[in-house]
Amino acid sequence: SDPDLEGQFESTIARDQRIEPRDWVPADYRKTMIRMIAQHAHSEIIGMQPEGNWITRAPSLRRKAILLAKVQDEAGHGLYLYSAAETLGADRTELTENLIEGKQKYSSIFNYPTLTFADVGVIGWLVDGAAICNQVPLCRSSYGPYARAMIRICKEESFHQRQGYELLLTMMKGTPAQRKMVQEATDRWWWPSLMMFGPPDADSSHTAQSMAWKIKRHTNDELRQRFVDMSVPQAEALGVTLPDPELKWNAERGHHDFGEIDWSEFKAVVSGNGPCNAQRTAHRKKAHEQGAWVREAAAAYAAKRAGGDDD
Ligand code: FAQ
Repeated sequence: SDPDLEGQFESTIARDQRIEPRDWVPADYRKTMIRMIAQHAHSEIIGMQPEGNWITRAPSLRRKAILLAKVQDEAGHGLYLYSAAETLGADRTELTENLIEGKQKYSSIFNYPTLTFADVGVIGWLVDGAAICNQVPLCRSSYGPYARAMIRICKEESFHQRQGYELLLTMMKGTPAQRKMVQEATDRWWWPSLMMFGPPDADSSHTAQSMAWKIKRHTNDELRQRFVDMSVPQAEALGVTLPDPELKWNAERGHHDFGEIDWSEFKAVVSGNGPCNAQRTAHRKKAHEQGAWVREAAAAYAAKRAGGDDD
């Protein structure tokens, strides 16, 4: 390794400037960034499935149009992030293969089923809410293309969060059956949403190094606490109960205390044994195979253009 290049890298980080695609980076920085961006891209793409499940059954044209737009945004985020990974030398085809062969992770949250239309609202409120909480600080991440991608993605996530909350407010003004549906969806999604922030700091293998490289700006537990504090007044305004008897304000800490997360469930879901892991991956694999003709046609067209044909 070249001490000059390493010095330049370290001083860019120390001055809070961005690392750009042509800059020299340590091999582990590249590896970490590719892992994190790829996992994030895969999450967006797999994350289209739970809500996509409801597009054909949305209760009104308005709800269908909103949901279509949201799921389409997620595809956009995924493609945007795969492009960011390419700036680090990753190959997009390989990344997709890693996903469908189960070699690369995606967020645990997308391995839970969406049982009622209230789940669409709760995903917007809690899952997008957690995503924003985690991703706003990533707009200051040290890797330029990722940090810039996060700015646009966060703006769209805020719209997603609001559409979910608005959907829930509407349902809460409806019938007792609708209110019950919202409460049940909240009960099912609350704990998995807390797991989105990753393992506790003490068990997080990457946090220390990623904080030192300013890839991450806060630890998993810090962001999880921020999300809990943010969600409590939102649940009150909505009129639902968060399913945690230990959840209460701690004036001394200036934060809410909350109950222990079931980390054995988290481990099971992350290692492929969640309620929908097999289904999600199989669906993505099938879509990839069925899209082969599109990739072939696009490649044939590009080759023809490169050959100088003018049609
Ligand atoms: N699920 O050492 P750490 C969305 C893995 S939002 C699965 O703490 P790190 C929007 C981790 O990769 C969701 N795996 O790791 C949307 C590592 O694995 P490895 C996506 C998890 O990276 C909403 C190991 O455990 N957001 O898609 C999870 O420092 C609605 C050790 O963990 C992002 O990806 C988990 N929950 O911190 C779309 C944000 N947590 O490879 C559609 C960017 C951890 O060493 C609908 N990523 N692991 O075996 C991050 O901020 C970080 O990567 C963390 C994890 C915080 C997720």
